[in-house]
Amino acid sequence: MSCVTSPLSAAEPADRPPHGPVRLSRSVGALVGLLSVAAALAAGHLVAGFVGLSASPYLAVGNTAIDLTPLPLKDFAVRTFGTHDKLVLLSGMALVIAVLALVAGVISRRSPLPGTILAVLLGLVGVAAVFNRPDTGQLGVFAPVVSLAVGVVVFRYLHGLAMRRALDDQSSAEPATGIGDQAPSRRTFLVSSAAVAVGAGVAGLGGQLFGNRVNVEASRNAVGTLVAKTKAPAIPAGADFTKDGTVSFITPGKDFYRVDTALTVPRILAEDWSLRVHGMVDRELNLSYNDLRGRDLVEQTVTMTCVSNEVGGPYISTATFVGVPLRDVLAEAGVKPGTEQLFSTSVDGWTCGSPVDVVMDPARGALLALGMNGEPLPVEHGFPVRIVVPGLYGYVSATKWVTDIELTTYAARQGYWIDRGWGVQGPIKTQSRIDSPQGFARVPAGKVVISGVAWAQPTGIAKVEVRVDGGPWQQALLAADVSNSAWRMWRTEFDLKGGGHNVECRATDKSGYTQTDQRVSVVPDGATGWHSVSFTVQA
Ligand SMILES: Nc1nc2c(c(=O)[nH]1)N[C@H]1C(S)=C(S)[C@@H](COP(=O)(O)O)O[C@H]1N2
Ligand SMILES: [Mo]
Repeated sequence: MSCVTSPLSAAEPADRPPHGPVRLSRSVGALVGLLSVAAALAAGHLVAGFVGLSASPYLAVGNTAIDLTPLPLKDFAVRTFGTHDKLVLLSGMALVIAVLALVAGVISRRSPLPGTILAVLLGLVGVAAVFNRPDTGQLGVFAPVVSLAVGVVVFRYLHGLAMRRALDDQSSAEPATGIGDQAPSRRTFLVSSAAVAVGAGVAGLGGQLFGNRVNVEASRNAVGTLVAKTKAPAIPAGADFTKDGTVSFITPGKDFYRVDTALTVPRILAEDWSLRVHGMVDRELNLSYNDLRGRDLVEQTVTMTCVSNEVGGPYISTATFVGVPLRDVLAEAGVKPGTEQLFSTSVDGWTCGSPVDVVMDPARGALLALGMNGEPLPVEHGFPVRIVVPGLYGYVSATKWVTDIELTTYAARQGYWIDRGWGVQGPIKTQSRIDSPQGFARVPAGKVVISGVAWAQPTGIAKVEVRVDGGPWQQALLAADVSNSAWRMWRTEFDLKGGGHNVECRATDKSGYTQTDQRVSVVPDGATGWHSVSFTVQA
């Protein structure tokens, strides 16, 4: 047979022994695995840049992980990492994927099959995640499919090059072959690897840039000033005790706490936004942004609170919101008898349910809010439109980027956090917090000022008491009363000797209820107990 005599086939026996069958070194295998996965993720991110970033397999897997995380773990993450929890999640995912990629590469040293299988499996995880996201369009599934294909193709391509290179190396160990370091296959492998690395970087970055091209800031700016017909009372100068260490009455935008499940903030233009009001109503409504802003706007100063706020915690902030009374919109739709729940959905699929009687209560003044502290809503706080209901924790009321309101019963629909073990009703509990002195502070001897905030939306605060080292309660001076739906600042003074001290506070609301000393954690419907702070007075 002719092939037997060809020089190529004559060399064939040398491909195998003396070192056994050809296989990649561990590091080359690992590199092939790592580069292929990087290429796959970057390709997916690039396509997602065009069809909507939430379709990026990496982000979709992250978002799915957030939705599937068991409650105790989520609690732990928020407690430990605070608002950095998402960065920690994304970094953790990168680490896990990198390890999987390394393993896939290393177990594919002889044959590309194990790595190919792993690439397909990882790709399918991405497809499943994107497929199950509520916030990806119909084209969204292209991103993970392209990602899967790129992952497999790049893996097989680089693996093939690396095998040829390994083959050359092995034969170059034989004295007669004369193939040195400059073997074309070695150079091809290195150049291809570098090209894949650079390509992945460019594709990933491109997807990110292109995905963020939606100019939501331009849309925000175009909104201009939102002028309220019914203004909130001006905030009097004596509404806080910032000189004595309390936070400011109105929370500056950059300090306003942020809690949501969104890995990337939804970017919706006001001109593209619409709200559907449907379910147990006489007339279904479809409202555009201009429909809302053309109405008589109302201002309300409201202290928002997160149910995850531990005693003494930071997840509470105050703003003056401007918007359309939710009650008016619902009256227009005509809420049918028997309706219990206002079930609202965000563009990213997050949902929550608020009691209809609370939302309809004219004394509460629930809002479809368009603006906050004199500006259109910041993107991370729900631009173009969010719901604000005084007196309810955010998880049962404060839907950001809201696009759908369904009037329904509690039996019919369950909001995002209700499925995850939180209470169906989420009225804000009467609470107070010591802002100064801070824990473990060292303060000068003499008169020590103790100050803080108290809240009981929508009832209002009547009294705050403070005691030191378990002594008698002393009534604190309350700052100006701005609104029952907002917090109230307080301050008092104690003459204290040098050494360690402990201070506690408790609030009484305008219904006469004094907050309990019983310590419970945030699950299922908000923490209770007195805040206490230990500090040292210098001798
Ligand atoms: N779309 C969306 N809206 C949401 C959430 C969310 O995860 N997604 N979180 C809610 C919770 S738990 C709270 S406490 C408030 C926080 O609002 P803020 O981030 O503007 O302070 O938003 C609510 N609205
Ligand atoms: Mo929350």
